[in-house]
Amino acid sequence: MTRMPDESQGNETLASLFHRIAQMLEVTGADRFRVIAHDRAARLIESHPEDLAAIARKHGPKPLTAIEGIGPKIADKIAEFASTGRIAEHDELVAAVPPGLLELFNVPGLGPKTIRALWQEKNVTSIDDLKRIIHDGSIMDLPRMGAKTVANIKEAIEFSEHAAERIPLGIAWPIAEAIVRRMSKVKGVTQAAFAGSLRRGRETIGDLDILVESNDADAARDAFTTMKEVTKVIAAGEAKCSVRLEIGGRHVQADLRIVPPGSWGAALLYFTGSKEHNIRLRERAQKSGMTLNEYGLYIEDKAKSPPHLRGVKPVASRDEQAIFKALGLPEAPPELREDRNIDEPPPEHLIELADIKAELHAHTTASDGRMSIDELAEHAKARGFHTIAVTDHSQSSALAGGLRPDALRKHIDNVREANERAKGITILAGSEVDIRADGSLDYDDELLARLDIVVASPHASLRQDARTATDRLLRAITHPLVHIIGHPTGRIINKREGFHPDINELAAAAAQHRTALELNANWLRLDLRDTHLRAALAAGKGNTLIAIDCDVHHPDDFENLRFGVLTARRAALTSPSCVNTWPAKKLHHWLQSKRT
Ligand code: DGT
Ligand code: CA
Ligand code: CA
Ligand code: ZN
Repeated sequence: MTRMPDESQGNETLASLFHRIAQMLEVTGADRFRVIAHDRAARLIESHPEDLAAIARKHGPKPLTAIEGIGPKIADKIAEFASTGRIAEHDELVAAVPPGLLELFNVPGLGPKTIRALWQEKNVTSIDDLKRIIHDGSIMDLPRMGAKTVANIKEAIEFSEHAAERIPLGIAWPIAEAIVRRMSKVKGVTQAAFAGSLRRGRETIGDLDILVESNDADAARDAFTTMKEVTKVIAAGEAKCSVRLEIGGRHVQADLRIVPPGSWGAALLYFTGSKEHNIRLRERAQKSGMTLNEYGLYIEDKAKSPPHLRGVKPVASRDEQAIFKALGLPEAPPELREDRNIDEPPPEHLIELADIKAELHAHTTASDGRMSIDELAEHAKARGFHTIAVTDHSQSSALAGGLRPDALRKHIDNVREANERAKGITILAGSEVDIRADGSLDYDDELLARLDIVVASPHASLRQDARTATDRLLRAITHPLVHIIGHPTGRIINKREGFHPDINELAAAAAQHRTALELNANWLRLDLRDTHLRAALAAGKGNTLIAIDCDVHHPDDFENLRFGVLTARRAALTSPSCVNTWPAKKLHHWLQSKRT
């Protein structure tokens, strides 16, 4: 099962190995702390911007222990993987655990204790075995197994068999917005919002979490469970219900929580998560002699039952801000509520949607876009932008209608004429020029120098190993005529992994050469992704330039800007580091500085 180390695998293989070790330790009844350590390592590795196996191969396990959450034992295993392509502990566990047993972890709600009992006591080693003992009723022999639990397991198996992959941000967002709009009109509802990973702006979403404040829970529940997209009501309790929706052929689970007036802030805080963030807040509350739950922040009175059930008045509960304040903490925007230090204030000038004043990556009918130059400029102007760059594809992107050099020359003239006609916006003549497999550009320098702006992007040969890809991108970054590196890794969410370049090296070179790295706002790309962007900002030591662009092909594509900004906020990007926020004069001056 373990594959040989391969740079292009990045950290994903390694993370899934650790995740599987944690699961197997859990079913074999291993020590709880070992399970947690491996699970935590898996999450850290997956979100770490650098290729950890590559570091271990070069420098051994030692430097890995500098990463918070990676101890010497985990570091040794990463080094073991780096040199042998295997982790012996993993192989030993695989030999001890029936392979089908791990499938059971994909059934929502089925915990390791139950899985272990199913295995040890009923000899269940696969989902089929589990279905069989449900069917013949022998599952009821297990302790704490009632008819209701069995019905839930049955339901969950069905769901896991139809469960799709995580839903991209851009699909989930409008669905959630529509539900919130509908729920806010329901009788008794005083506030409605979506929470969970969607509110935090994660690139993919497991399920939707909708929150309403209402004194009429029945009305809210009825409205939610009878929405026309609902294909199944999974649970409908007093304060919580879950449904499955089908929208455009996609299956999505949505949870609704109904909270009484007064506890809105506490509930929103709790259900926005992340789990890690919640845990940190709760620990902080405890240290200050308080207790925090989804109903409010209360003075700890050591009573047995939770304070909200006893009518105790909370210290804070109405809004999130008041709770952060009462805890003595800076208010963290949802995008920064991941595994982050809660004492660290969010940066000043954290980027916002309204800061963006220019789109620097757009296609017209000259290549594969749907708008003429004038139409594109009109849409950009309507959004309050001072600058729009026309960057059609270059010749190698033949399928995307890339322009041959003469066609580009003609196109430049057309853009310049349109710019003469345009009022209130500057239209720049540019190109999205292919970075070829060897890092050379798709037009010669004489032609590139005529353009106001050059976005250089990789479009083909996207399976290159990390070193080759890094060198390829470095060549474009250091090219004196290039302003922006478009979608640097070429990944497509859920479809194509793209490169795993050495982001530190790229960012250091980009900062030095005043080349911006793009955060492509198309929700299928979001490239650079949040973790790469965070690493790039650190590596550029305050000089990193980022371009957040919609890669506009169609008027609707401008709407994707919010997803780019959400992703950027997750990396704590500030507006001065984003070229799209600069005033026209400053932006044009930077572009011009690469033309003299
Ligand atoms: P997802 O749906 O996988 O994309 O991720 P989330 O973050 O939306 O997770 P979800 O839907 O399971 O739960 C929504 C929020 O509720 C989560 O971010 C934090 C809170 N929450 C849920 N379960 C727990 C828990 O066991 N402990 C704590 N502290 N918080 C939880
Ligand atoms: Ca969720
Ligand atoms: Ca949920
Ligand atoms: Zn492109």
